[in-house]
This record gives sequence, structure tokens and C-alpha cells, in this order.
Amino acid sequence: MEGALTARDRVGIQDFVLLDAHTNETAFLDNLKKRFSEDLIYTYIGTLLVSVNPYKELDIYSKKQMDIYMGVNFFELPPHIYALADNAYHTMMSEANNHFILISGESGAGKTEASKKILQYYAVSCPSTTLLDSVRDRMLVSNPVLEAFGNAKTLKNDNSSRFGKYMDIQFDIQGDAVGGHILSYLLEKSRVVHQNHGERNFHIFYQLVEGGEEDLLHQLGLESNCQHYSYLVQQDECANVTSINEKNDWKTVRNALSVIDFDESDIQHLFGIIASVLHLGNVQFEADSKGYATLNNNTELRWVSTLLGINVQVLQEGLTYRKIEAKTDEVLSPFTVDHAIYARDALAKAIYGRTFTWLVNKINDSMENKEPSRKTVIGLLDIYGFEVFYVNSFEQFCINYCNEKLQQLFIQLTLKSEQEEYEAEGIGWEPVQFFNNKIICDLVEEKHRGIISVLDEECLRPGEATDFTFLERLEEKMGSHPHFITHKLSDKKTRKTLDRGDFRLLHYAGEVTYCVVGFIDKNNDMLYRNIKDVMRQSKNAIVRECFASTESDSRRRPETVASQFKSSLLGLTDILMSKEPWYVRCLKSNESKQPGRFDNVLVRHQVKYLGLMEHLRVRRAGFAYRRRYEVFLQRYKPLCPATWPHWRGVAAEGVEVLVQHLGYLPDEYKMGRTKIFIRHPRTLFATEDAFEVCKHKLASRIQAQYKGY
Ligand code: AOV
Ligand code: MG
Repeated sequence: MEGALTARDRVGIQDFVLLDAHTNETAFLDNLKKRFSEDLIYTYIGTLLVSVNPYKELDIYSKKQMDIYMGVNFFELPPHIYALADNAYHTMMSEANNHFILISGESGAGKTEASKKILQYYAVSCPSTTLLDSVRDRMLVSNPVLEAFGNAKTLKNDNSSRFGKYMDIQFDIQGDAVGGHILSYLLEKSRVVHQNHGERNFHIFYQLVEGGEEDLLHQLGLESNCQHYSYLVQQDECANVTSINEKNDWKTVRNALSVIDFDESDIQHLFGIIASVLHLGNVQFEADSKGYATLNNNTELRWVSTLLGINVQVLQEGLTYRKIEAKTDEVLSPFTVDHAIYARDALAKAIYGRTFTWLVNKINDSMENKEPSRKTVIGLLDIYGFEVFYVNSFEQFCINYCNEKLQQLFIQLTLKSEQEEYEAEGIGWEPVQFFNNKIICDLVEEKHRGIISVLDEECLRPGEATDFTFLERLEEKMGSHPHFITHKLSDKKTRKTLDRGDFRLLHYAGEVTYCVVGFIDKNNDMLYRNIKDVMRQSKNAIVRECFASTESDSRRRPETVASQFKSSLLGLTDILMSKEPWYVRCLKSNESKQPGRFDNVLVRHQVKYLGLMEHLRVRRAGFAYRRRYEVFLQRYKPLCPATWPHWRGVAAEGVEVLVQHLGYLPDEYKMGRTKIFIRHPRTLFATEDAFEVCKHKLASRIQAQYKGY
């Protein structure tokens, strides 16, 4: 048609691998933008899915859409998160192995939304027996509950995840979703007692205060006004969010809790805890004549005491004194006002953080599948994305370190191992250069030398070490590292001394300046022993459970927060490395959360640091599929008379005969040392389709041979 735009001109190309061979970044961005302007937010790079946040509701997530994508080959329909979910599912079923979907991208890019869509797809679309519906319901409602307790408004995202989440969805041999298990990572507890300007505390506080029923609030001693609670007010203001409806969210969470096996007493105890944290925040101290802290407002303290079921005197003592063990007995040492405020906040954080862990365990119990039968899993990873604020602290340091680790995993699994495999298999190959962020991971985590080690060492010198001595040590040790910048060093050049309490890291995703204030405290995460003992007397069953541990009896120094986080990330890497990967790379379209706005500079930056061009290059020059000769031959041998029923010879030669018979073009595949490499997925899909047809024709006796494939 003359003058008319072709579909390709209008909507761009749905798989970057099909773009012209010499695609540069500009062409890549043009394609993304073209598609974005048509509300086509998904594009493939081979089997990797790129998603651009549209910041508006799109009509592409209905049950009807799910049905369309169910069981259809990946490249036959427009790119969609459902297609990726479906492909992972079918591969898991046919290969009977475990998979995971790594969802990455910076804060606000759409990771949590993507992970919810995938979970919904599995819960709604997979075959179902009524018996299992309750497990699926629980998996689905675990989301609003964990988001209420673990998400908050930040300057980057109105619903920002403040914890990392890895969820295994378990499938039985029929492909039913039969159970789930969640691992949570480092909750940003400091938010309970402090938020930066324009940010909020965790959603649940507002939901309860603004959405809670009148008699419930009365019972908890709460006023229906956020302004009343100092933990919700920063600089005289209670940050506002128009995109959130507390009343509706409250109802959703309330309902969800009853779906997940929470009985009335659990629910009462849980809200008692949330309310007690708010009351605790309002507890004020005054200095007595000697300068020691006393309590001047007993109403709030009484509420804490009532809600947690702890004697008010005992609680008061716990908040104003510290027990020090002398040689033979214990001495009570009174707090100054500042110290008491510190201890109060530490308690609020501990109560909230431990309750969150309790909640995750409770949800896990309710999703657990106790059948001993064989199961395979698809793991969904949704963590806090890379973030840079005006002021960045210990929390951003941990979050950004976590993102470095995931980027490293991505590099290892795609760019590095892919190229190493071609080399090992003797496939002719022009290496693709890429930036390997291992150097930054090492800078942070290396034993005895990394930033975490330096921080831990400083934490071992109580009384002597401060955030600033930590910074000095860092400067001594890291000063010359190419990804570490201290202001001292640059100042040395100008011979000026500037006393700035920060250091800068050149992360894979950009530069971040970290303010060291609070690093030592937050890494130690100390809670005095006597206040723990007090909590153990609580009549609130959840609190008692949360504090019931042997930790206070042990003399061993507890692991620091950063070290714990580091080991949990190592554990996560191991979990992921044992599974087959799928990737969703989320891109943020603009900083102001506006629907339909595509900020070229912002998107280009993300395309760059996420290594998408390099990934494309490897993909384009490379091969989407590879199978060991034996496996390939065993599966597809019925498709060729010369290989069926047996090939008596070397597997590689059998495969060559087989693919010749199937009409594979020379450019479509390569024969490696142990594997056949197939360039485009559609080649394998066509073979797979032919196999399906053939399977039906085979006698059932022979079919049995293919069970489990
Ligand atoms: P994140 O998980 O990547 O950030 P979210 O998934 O919470 O980001 O997305 C942020 C917001 O973008 C959502 O609340 C939606 O308003 C919008 N959004 C994202 N994806 C879509 C979509 N597919 N369709 C419509 N709107 C979308 V963070 O947790 O902060 O790293 O820590
Ligand atoms: Mg999120």
C-alpha cells in the first residue's frame, strides 16, 4: 500500500535479534521508543524480555490474554511477560528441572509488578484441581500482605520494595502449582523510626490508622490521624501519596490475612504490635536533675504495656536503664535522654523487623505443600532495585551491593559462560567485550579487604570506632581503587582539607555518594540484653515467639548486618546457579512517573549499564539453543528413518544425519564438541512441533519411553 506505514515501521521489531545486523544503541532505543508509543512495553532479545514501565494501566493482563499465551510457542505471539512465564513453565515440564526468573532494573522500573503478573499467570492458568485452589489463593494474597509490611513510598517509587524477595513456586508432576516458599532478604528496618523528607513509613501503619475500623482503633488506643504519630511525621509533615487508597488496601490486607490461616488471636496480636510501635514512637523522655532520662508521658507507655502484655514498670526500666554485668553481679546503668531515645528506636525496629520475619514464616507455613511427591520449581526473584538519593546511607549501600551481585550473576550466566562455552566447544567466535562488575563486588565483599570487612573490623572496637574512623580506614585501604573515590584524596591534590563524611562508589549503574553517618550503628544493630529479656515476658504470643531465642545466652558476638546480608546473598547465588535462568530486564521510562513519557537519556543510560547491547551482540552472533548430542538424538530420533529406532554409531553423527533429514540450513546450526548449537529458537520449535505430531502416531508402548521429556 502506497504511503502507508508497514506494521514494522509503526510498531517496531519485537525481537532485537531481528534488527539489522549492525544495530547501534540509537537504533535500539528507537525501536524501544516506537513500541512504547504504541503501548507495546515488551520486546525480546532472544528469550530475554525487556519491559519498559508505562506508568499506566494497560489492558493486556486479562484472563483472556493469559489463555492466548497458554502453551503457545514463544515467538508466535507478541512479546509478553506471560509468554516468558509460559515458556519457563513448559520447559520445566518437558525437561523436569528447576528454573528461575531474574527480574532486575532500578527502583521504580516495574520489577514487583512483573513478578506479580508472573505469579498470577501461574496461579490462574496452570491446570487446577479444586483441592489446590486454597494454596494458590494463599500464594496470591501473600503479595498484598508482604507489600503492606515491607513496601513503602520512597522518592523513586510510591510502592517501593524495602526487602528482597525470592519465591519458589512448586509444581507437581502434572504441572499443578501446589505450593510456595518465600525467602526474604534484609528489610530496611530503619524506616520504622525515620524516613527522609517526602518518603513514608511502611504502608501498614497508614492502612491501620486511616483504614482501620473504629472499634479496632479504639481497642488499640489509636487515633485515626497519621499526624498524631511521630514515627509517621517527619519535619512536621506526613507525606502524602495520591496513588494509594489506604481504606481499600486495609480491606485487602484484612481479607488476605484470613485467607492465610491467621486466626483472630494472631490478627489481634499482629495489629497490637503495629499499634505498639506507633505508641512507642510517641514515648518522650525528659532529663532529671542528674541528666538521666525519665518518662514524662505515661499514657503512651501504658498503651505499649497493654498491647504487648508487659508490666509497665518493667518496660519503663527497660527503656531507661541498661544492665551491665560486673564481675559478680549486675548493675543498672541509667540512660541519658539521647541514649534512651536510641534504645527506644532500636526496640521499635527490632519488634517490627522480627515481626516481619515471623510473618514470612507464617505465610510459608500456609503455602507449604506437605506431599512428599517429586516437585519442580520456578523461582521468582524480586528485590529492591538500584537507587541513588540525595543522601545515601547504609541501606542504599546494602541495596546497591545486592544489585551489583545480581548484575554479576547475569554477566556470569550470559555474557561470560556463554562465550566460554563457545570456546570450549570449539565454535568459531568473535569475542564480545563487556564491562565485568566483579571488581566492584570484590571491592565491597572481599574477605579481609573489602568495605564490609573494614566496617566489621571497626564495629569490633566499641567505644573507639566512629563512623569517621571507619571512613579513615576505608580511605587508607581503598584509596587507590578505581571504583572508590574519597574526597580526601581529591582534596590532597588541591591541598585543601575538607571534612566530608562520605565516600563515593562507581557502581555498574552509576556513581553513588554514601554518607557514613550511622554505618557503625546500623551494622551492629544492637539491642540491649535486658530489653530483650523484657520482650520475652510479653503476653503477646508473636512478640514472645520473635524474642524467644537463645541468642542472649550466647556470649558469641552476633554477625553484623552487612556480613549476614553478604552470606544470605551468597546463599541466594547458590540457589539460583543450580537452576535454569530466565531474565526480565525492567527499564524506567521517566523519573516523574508520568504515563507514556519516554525519556531518551534515562532509558539509554539503563540500556547501557544493564549490558543489553552486549547481550544482544552475544545473542545475535550466538545460538539460542544447545543440546548435548545424546539428549538431542534421544528425543528427536523418531523423526528420521535412519535414526529410528536406534542409531548405532557416534551420537554427533546421528544428529548430523537427523538435522540434514529435517532440512536444517547450514547457517542455522553448528556442531560443537559435545553439543549441537541452534541459532534461532524457531528452528527448534519446528522440530519440537514435528516431534509432538510424531509422538501421537507412535504406539503407546513407545510413548512410555518419552515420559519425563
Ligand atoms: P520496582 O519494584 O521495580 O521498584 P514497581 O514494580 O513497584 O517497581 O513499579 C513502580 C510503579 O510503576 C508501579 O506501582 C506502577 O504504578 C507502575 N508500573 C510498573 N510496571 C507496570 C506495568 N506493567 N503496567 C502498568 N504500570 C506499571 V523498587 O521495589 O522501588 O526497586 O525498590
Ligand atoms: Mg519492587
